[in-house]
Amino acid sequence: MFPTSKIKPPGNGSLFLWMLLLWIPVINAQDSLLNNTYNRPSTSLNGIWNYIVDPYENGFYNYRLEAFEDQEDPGQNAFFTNAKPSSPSDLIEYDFDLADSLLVPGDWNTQKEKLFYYEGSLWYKTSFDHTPANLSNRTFLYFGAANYQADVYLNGQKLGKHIGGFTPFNFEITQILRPRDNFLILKVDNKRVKDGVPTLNTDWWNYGGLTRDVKLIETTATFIGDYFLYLDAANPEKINGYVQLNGPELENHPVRLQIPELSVDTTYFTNKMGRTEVAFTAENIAYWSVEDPKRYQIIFSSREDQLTDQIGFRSISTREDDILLNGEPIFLKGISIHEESPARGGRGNSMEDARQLLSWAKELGCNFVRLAHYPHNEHMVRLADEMGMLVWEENPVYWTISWDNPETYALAANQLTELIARDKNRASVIIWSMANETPASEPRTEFLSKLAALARTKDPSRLISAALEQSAYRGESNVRTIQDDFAKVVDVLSFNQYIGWYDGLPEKAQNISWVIEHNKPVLISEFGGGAKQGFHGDKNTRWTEEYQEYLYEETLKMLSSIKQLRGMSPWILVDFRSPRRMLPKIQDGWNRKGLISDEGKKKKAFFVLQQFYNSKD
Ligand code: GCB
Repeated sequence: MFPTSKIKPPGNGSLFLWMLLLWIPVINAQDSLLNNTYNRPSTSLNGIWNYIVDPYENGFYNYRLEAFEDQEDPGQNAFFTNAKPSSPSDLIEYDFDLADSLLVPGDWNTQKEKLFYYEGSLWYKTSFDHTPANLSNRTFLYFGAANYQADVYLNGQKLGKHIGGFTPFNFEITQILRPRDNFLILKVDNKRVKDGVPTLNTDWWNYGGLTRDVKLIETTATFIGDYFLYLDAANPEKINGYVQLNGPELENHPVRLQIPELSVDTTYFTNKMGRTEVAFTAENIAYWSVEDPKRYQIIFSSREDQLTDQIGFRSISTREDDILLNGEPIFLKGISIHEESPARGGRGNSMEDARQLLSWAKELGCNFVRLAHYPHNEHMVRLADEMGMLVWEENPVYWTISWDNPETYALAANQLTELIARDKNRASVIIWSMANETPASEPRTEFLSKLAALARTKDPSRLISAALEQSAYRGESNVRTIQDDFAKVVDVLSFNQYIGWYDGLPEKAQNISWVIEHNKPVLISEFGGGAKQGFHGDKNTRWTEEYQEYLYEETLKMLSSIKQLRGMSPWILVDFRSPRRMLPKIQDGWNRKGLISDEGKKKKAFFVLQQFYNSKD
């Protein structure tokens, strides 16, 4: 299914070992063998790394375009060997240690002017010493994300390859690690690919590189690899889930689960796969909510390992047109957000970035954010959990994906699986979104339906949606509807609409009515228009703050007539970079639909939405 990479046979000629090592598959979501890296002992590898730009992939292929890593002897010019001349007559045409450097984590585009538009391969290198705290411990190398494809080598050996720019992955390095002078080398390639997820065409900046934290994680030999705890949909006093061990001592292994505040203290015994189902009842659970985002301290202990987490319990469901949080109807007062750093520009990745974005959303009166159009960093959902902000998370299936290609499906399924693996214990996350604005067709609906079924198997505790498109109702252009077979699959019927921007002027909204023939809650996942902060004029003059303000006023009136309306996430909180947006003096490479400028200044429409949300309680 996936391309694979090969590793050179070891010198000792052990055929069996070599056969085992021969196929290093692309890293698939391993159903998170190493969940909750937040609370595990770790050593950060963040910092200054050397890099080499390699548009021709000269460090990866020989001059016959054969991958060095596939050769019996890769030779010194394979960058992952980090070769150094052993005499002045040696010919080696690269040197990481003399090369320029980049900060990790961070996209390369906004760190170096010459890399601003770069799309291609770039090699990273760092060195580190590491002695595990205990001889029997295992060590993993963890990457929060690398956009888009990463080939990873430690001490000259290939660890594997990961595809997908927004989800975490890891490799066990216990056998390769040495106490001193480890060299870690990666090729990260952000070339857009037609059959990729996302595909060639998007409306955001294709930031390349190691955009999230890199760390070493140490575990005991057998450790608590993964777990899931969630409130039973039918019984609000019951918590379900599982614990999965990783390591040699899988069978009949005691795993103790403690939630001191709920007086829960139960020991489970794993099956031979190292897994145990968890189910228990607890009285007086304080449910996680927007007003009181209660999280409980959870302690898992196995023979050697102990792992803690902070988990909230809540239910989310729908009943006819309503969305119910803990059984009570809720209106989702939302805003869409791209993952860009308000402070620095470029890809956001820190807790400070998350705090600024979510604080603005709070100030706007939101109880809900749509994290568009790909999985954001883990700080966002951890902080949303703490702040009581509901979250929509999205798989980067955007616009024109190759619906017929099974490998493309596998890439989409893998990213969705990795996202669910990372965030399934976050109470704030209530919706998994399968896709954005995908053109309805049979293969597309089949593709998305398979993804939805996958999400439902992995996680019975959340709602499924996708940002769909609207169309004219029975040919009447002033009457709008949703005609899309995928609407039957989703729990929440979400769609984007741009009446007043791509579709007439703001006043057009006055003449539009809606016929929605689904008995489901409706969420307007996008509406909006562009405005350059500080540019003022007539309300029908494009790009003025007055135009955007008027568009919000008219749109909010129009949407309020939709009987099933239960939420919205207008487009968008902050202006964001996009190479599709090049109008000089106005856009200059930025999508200007933000309610806040890239310099952090609020536009007039911010206050229109704020007033609407504040009046909604
Ligand atoms: C959309 C897309 C979003 C774009 C936005 C726009 O419908 O979903 O990714 O950025 O429109 O600004 O045109």
